[in-house]
This record gives sequence, C-alpha cells and structure tokens, in this order.
Amino acid sequence: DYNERLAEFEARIKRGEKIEPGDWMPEEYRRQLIRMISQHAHSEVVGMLPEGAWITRAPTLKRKMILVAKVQDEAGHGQYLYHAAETLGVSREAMLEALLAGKAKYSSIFNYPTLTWADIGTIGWLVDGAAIKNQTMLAACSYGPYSRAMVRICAEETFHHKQGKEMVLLYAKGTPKQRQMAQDAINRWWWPALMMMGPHDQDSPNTEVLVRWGIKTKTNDQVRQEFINEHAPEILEAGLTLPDPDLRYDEKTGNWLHGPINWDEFWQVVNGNGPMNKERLEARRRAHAEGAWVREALEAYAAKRQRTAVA
Ligand code: FAQ
Repeated sequence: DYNERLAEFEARIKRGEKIEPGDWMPEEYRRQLIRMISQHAHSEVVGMLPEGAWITRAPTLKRKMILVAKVQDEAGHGQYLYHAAETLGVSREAMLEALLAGKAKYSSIFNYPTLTWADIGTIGWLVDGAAIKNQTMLAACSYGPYSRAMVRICAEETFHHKQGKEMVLLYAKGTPKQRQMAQDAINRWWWPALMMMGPHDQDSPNTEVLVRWGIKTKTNDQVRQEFINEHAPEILEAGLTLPDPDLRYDEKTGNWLHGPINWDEFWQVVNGNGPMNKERLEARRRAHAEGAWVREALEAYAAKRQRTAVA
C-alpha cells in the first residue's frame, strides 16, 4: 500500500540511491520536480536575453566569441532541463505554453536590464557564481535525470563564471572610466544576485519537503551564505565596493553577514512587475512565433519519413 511504498521510497533516498523516471514516486515529489525543473529551464532560456542583447556590441572579437558561446550554452541547458522535466510526464508544449502565457515562473534575476558592457562580466561573475552554488547543491539531488543534467551544466557554468570574473577584475584595474563602469554594474547586480536563491528559509514554503526528499540538499540561506562568503571578499580585494553598509566579516562563524534584503522588490519582480518582465515575455513570444515555420517543417519532415518507412 501507499505507506509501504513511501517508506521504501524514502529509504532509497536515505541510502543515496537516485530515483529514475520509471520508478514509483509520490505525486508531490513529481509535482515539485516538474515545478522546479520547468522554472529552471525557463530561466535558462529567458536568461539568454539580457546577455544576447550585447552580442552585436561586444568590444572585441574575442569577447564576442566568448559571449556567443555562453548564450548558446544557456540554450543547451534549457534543452537538457526541458528533457529532464519531460521524463516526469509533462510535455514541452505545455511548459512553453505556461511560460508564454505569463503563468510560469523563471528566475527573478533575468528581469533586470543590461545597461553597459560591464554588466556582461558582472552577470558571469555574480549570476553564474550564484547559479553554480545552487546547481552544485542540486547535482547531488535524488532525481537521476536532474542530478546528471546539473553535473554537465555546472562544468559549463564554471567557464562562464571565470570569463566574467576575469573581465570585471580587468576593468577594476583599468582606466577610471572602466573602474566606474565595473563598480556601477556590481552596485546594480549585487542585491538581485542575493535574491536569486529565493526567500529566507523561514519564508520558503517549498524547502521543507524538498530537503526531506533530497531534491534540495541545502536551504536557500545556506546557498546564499556560500555565495557571499566566496564573492564578497574577492570583490573587495579587487578594490571595488559592495552596496551593503551592513556587510561585515564575522570572526565567530567565519561568515560574511549581510544587511536586510529588499523582499518587496523581489516579490514585485517575481509577480511580473520587475523592470524588464514585459520585454522578456514579449521577446520570447516573438521568438516563438518567428520559429513556427521551423516546427512546421520538422513535423512535415517527420510525417514524410513515416510515410516512406511504411511504403
Ligand atoms: N525567482 O519556497 P521557495 C540560471 C519562487 S540559474 C523567481 O523558496 P524553492 C543560469 C519559488 O519558485 C537561475 N521565483 O522555492 C544562468 C516559489 O514559487 P512557487 C535558475 C522565485 O523552489 C546564469 C516561491 O518563490 N535556477 O538560469 C525565486 O524551494 C546566467 C517560494 O520560494 C533555478 O531555477 C527567484 N529567484 O526555492 C542562465 C534552480 N526564488 O513555484 C543565464 C532550480 C524563489 O511555489 C545566465 N531552482 N522563487 O509558485 C531552485 O533551486 C529553487 O527553485 C530556488 C527556490 C532556490 C530558486
């Protein structure tokens, strides 16, 4: 019966076994995974837009090639993740429909504008840095397809992180104008990067069940703390400042403590009222409409091949 199956399922997770697509799982486990993986997939795809906007304006051929490769990687990550979600019984069409209808969530961070070239370096350093902390934790998750996708994605994000950090460190040592551009980008992206990991643990309704079933192996605040502990000292060492007057190193815990996060701003952005939400959805809808002929051609080709195979 159900309780026996649940006990066996939880015992498997405790033993560190991966749950695979055909295996028995509680409906709530399936629902939580579809929710998280589809939001993650949408984030990768929408996440191409802020950086994609700078491909034609990259300052050198080398920077342009790096950026093209990075944006292309995000498309690939979206693909793995839609596939991982499909193993749970949801269709790609249904997920995309929810995104285009404005019903699906995707990461708050991609609703901020990229105002200068230094934003591209800063996204690599901070946004990919935050994504790596979160995804390294998810690479250890109990669902096989998601965990394996995370291993590959983290390897690619590490390259994104390095190119971003290298760029910002270079500008931090550059001309006064470059330094000012780097500082301005850090000022604008720091707080949104801290919001990426989601609300504080006491305000995070999903964490408890996700941790119990090994989907999350760390909580939002734990991941956020890891991110700050790595990035705050590196940014300060580069001679840049952080826009948090309360930020300080705590000898006792070895943590960098931060001031209050503006959760009103976070919920505004999550609920569709961030600076770029409307533009992002419009861009996705336009891309979907403009790609209709590709989907039609693929269907026509598949139908033709099936006819030939039968004949
Ligand atoms: N934005 O109960 P919790 C990338 C929602 S990385 C929007 O704490 P949970 C790479 C949450 O969905 C970015 N919504 O939620 C890249 C929930 O709403 P729901 C994507 C957020 O799931 C880099 C509600 O608030 N990464 O794309 C956010 O336990 C550079 C309550 O929150 C992932 O998606 C937010 N920031 O913890 C690409 C990783 N935070 O669904 C391009 C997978 C929370 O109940 C360039 N996801 N919400 O209606 C996760 O690890 C988790 O879902 C968290 C949130 C940690 C994001």
